[in-house]
Amino acid sequence: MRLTDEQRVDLDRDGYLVLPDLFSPQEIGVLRVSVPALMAETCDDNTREADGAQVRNMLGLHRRDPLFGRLARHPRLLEPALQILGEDVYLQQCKINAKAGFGGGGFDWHTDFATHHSRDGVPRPLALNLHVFLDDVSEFNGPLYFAPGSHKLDVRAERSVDGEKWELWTIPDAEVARVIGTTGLVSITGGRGTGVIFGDRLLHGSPENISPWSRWIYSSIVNPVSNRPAKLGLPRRQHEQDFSPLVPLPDDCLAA
Ligand SMILES: O=C(O)CCC(=O)C(=O)O
Repeated sequence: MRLTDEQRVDLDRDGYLVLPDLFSPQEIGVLRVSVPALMAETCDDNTREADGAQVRNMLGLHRRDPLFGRLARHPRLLEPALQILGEDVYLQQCKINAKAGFGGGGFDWHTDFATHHSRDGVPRPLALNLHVFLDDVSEFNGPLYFAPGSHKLDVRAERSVDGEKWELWTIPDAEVARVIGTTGLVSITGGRGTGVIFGDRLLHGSPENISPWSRWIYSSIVNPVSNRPAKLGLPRRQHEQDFSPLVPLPDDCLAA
């Protein structure tokens, strides 16, 4: 699948692109069937909310379930990424951010590159975040908030740690206020099967989910093979260590 020239212009201007109906209800149904069993696993790849109850992230999904391994190489995600970057990519992360109803926590304001660079030693802000909505995402169940065009601004990040003591680089409140005072904000909503592409320098975050509805979003991060991290031996759940190029599968690979 190739993006149109108009979509490329939108992505360059805004730093993100929303692709409604990228996956069919049948394909999303197949993917959703695997989620409860993955979520029930007690392992380092499942991180939990601060209260230790709900699963927050399910990481390393391509290693844990062949179906998600295929989704990571799905041509409707991978071909646009290869088109945008113009070079081979490896899979940096493959996860679901599972914001449970009545308790899924928010994500502090950040740009992915601040953490990829300062924590992992990734040289350049080229990685792409590829999302697929496994739930309907509305203004009520904790959608992502994007600051459109912020990828073209200098945004100052600071080191912090999350509830699991993971090192993260987040954006101080005054800096967020300064940037979104210029860019404004959008919330990224859509039905199951919506795809989203966004770049490493986009300012984003998301609120807590106080609705009754879960908000499962699949997310893979792909990064050019030439841009692999300078730091060696990072934990896989933080940054996958297989730097071999991803090759797109056939379009019907989720049905196979
Ligand atoms: O899932 C979310 O709400 C935020 C995810 C995010 O910020 C990220 O994957 O970088």
